[in-house]
Amino acid sequence: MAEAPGDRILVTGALGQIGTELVSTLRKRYGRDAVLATDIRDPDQDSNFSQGPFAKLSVLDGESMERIVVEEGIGTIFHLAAILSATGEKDPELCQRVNVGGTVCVLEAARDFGLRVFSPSSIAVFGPDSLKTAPQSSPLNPTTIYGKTKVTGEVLGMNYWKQYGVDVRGIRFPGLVSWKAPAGGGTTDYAVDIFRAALDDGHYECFVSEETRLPMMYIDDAIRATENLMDADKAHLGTSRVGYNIRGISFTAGELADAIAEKIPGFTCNFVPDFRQKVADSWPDDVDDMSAREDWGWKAEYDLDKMVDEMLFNLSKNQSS
Ligand code: NAD
Ligand code: AKB
Repeated sequence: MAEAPGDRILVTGALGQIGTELVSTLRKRYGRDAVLATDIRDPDQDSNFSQGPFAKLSVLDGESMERIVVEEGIGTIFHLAAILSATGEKDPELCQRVNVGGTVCVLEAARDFGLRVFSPSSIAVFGPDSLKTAPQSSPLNPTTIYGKTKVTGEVLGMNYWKQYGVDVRGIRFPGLVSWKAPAGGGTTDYAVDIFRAALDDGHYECFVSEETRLPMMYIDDAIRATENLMDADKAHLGTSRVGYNIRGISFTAGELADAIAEKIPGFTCNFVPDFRQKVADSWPDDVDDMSAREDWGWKAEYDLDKMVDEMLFNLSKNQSS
């Protein structure tokens, strides 16, 4: 393997739900200039992204990616650019092109320049034949196009590790709940949107049924898991290195609405399932994360109550400032 051109970090899809939080965490840890945020779109003028290095980059443009890697002295890529499940069901061709094509460009750059890669997977790799609590090792038969691209991403990552020694790591993130950036076209977005609606309107119309139970996680846990996995000793990572299950919280849409109503008296929610119900129904209720716990000591810190408190506190503070 070639020696990496430097030790700076490149984040693709940095303006999205995870990137918004990950870039500021990485900048706090390594310094503002050590982290180059990139995305296919421009950041808002008044966002945090205007205060650090940013480059416009499509993950499908492998030539520009490799030029940036060399010119900017990159050693690690956090590859977050993707099309999520709900958008993917509407535009399968785009989902396949960006998720598979973009991952190939990142892995090729990593192979050519000896880079480390974090490339997230998703609980969407599981399909309707999965157990309710999906084990780490189980058949991966997703029915959504997004889930299929995530399985392909894991297979590609494992191939580049085994064939070329590229240090690729990944986590099968559950649905993530956060307050800094809006969720980006996924099926689990209701668990984010409900909070803003509760504060703004006292009411939310939820696009999955009250009984829909999915694996979820508060963003702080997801960012900590990302850092922990990337910090882990290579020797401790087993066959799950490109797609570790990590458990956060498992709740139904109704339980989430009830937990919010306890904090915001008068809040109401009605449930009007749309096309995303079918996607949600194809995913497990929960995941088993024994491999992540054993290999790199994973443990979530947020339960439903703590997550609801954090979301309402931060969104209210944001609104009043
Ligand atoms: P997001 O949709 O919020 O952000 C994705 C970003 O990618 C956007 O800013 C978008 O502009 C950018 N993008 C789209 N096409 C691009 C292209 N061709 N080139 C460069 N950038 C492009 O997504 P997210 O929630 O931040 O997810 C990041 C990763 O984590 C994805 O791989 C996703 O599958 C995975 N993941 C997310 C969740 C979740 O709940 N957020 C759960 C499981 C897995
Ligand atoms: C989505 O709903 O598409 C994402 C995911 C679980 O991967 N949040």
